[in-house]
Amino acid sequence: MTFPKCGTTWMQEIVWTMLHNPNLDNPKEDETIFLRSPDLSYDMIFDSKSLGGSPIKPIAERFKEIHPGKEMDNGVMADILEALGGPRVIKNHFPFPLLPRDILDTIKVVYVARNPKDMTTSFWNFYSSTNVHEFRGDIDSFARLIMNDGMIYCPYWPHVMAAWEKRHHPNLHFVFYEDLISDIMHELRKINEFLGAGLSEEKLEAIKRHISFSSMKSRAGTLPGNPFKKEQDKTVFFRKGIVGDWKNNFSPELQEEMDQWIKKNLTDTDLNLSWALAE
Ligand code: PPS
Repeated sequence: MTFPKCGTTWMQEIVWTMLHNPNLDNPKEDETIFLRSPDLSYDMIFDSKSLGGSPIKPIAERFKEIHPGKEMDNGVMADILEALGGPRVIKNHFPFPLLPRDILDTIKVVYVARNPKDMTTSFWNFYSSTNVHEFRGDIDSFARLIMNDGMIYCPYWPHVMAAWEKRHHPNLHFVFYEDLISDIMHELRKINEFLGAGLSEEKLEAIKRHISFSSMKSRAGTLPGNPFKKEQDKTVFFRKGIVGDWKNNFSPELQEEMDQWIKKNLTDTDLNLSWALAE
């Protein structure tokens, strides 16, 4: 569970690998992540008309396998998730208030949060460079849409805070993208424990290499039917994978505006994001 561009795909690969590919020998490992870990929120954003009347190819094909002849107009993801072998690894951008209230009684949730400035940078780049979204404005106008709750999946703060408030629940694991970057082994150990995967240190080391940015990026290049590629050689899901790229993209005015937005929204909360502000 994440707000978009906060490390969803990375965490999907980590969790799927721990649960379904601990020896790195599962022949499905090169199958698109869209099928190994389907997106619960997919049907909401992918109106089939914007994709030429059909969901993306691998998803449409899987749906046809499960339900030959059935129309896709009412969405496809619930059926695809239903047919998935367990333990199911489900991607989801919906916040807790839009999900069943008792969800943590029955499933484990990993929530990934990220510096909202890097999220905005990543989101803007993504929306500006895909066939599907084709955002045409500059980063300032995109950031203002986020800050004014005008972008999909907004409002941002209630999304993060709903998870942050539940962070002590035994079925919720809350992690920052920045912590994954700064000490991935430490975070992999915690996720291993949270999932009850019982993997040895040696296996975690191998998984660490498998889920590195360069490794995931090189495998993504071979995935079939990726609708997000504008150009064949551009894999927009794996752009830079670093902390602090906002500094290369934000004007001083936008930095100040976002810092104020962060401070204002965290007043009277116990979430401290002082590390996310400009020095
Ligand atoms: S989405 O579309 O919401 O599911 O996107 P999401 O996967 O959440 O976020 C994409 C950003 O995550 C980066 N990424 C990684 N960083 C480090 N290591 C690994 N393995 C990794 N995989 C994906 C990806 O590059 C996007 O961030 P930016 O800043 O754009 O590079």
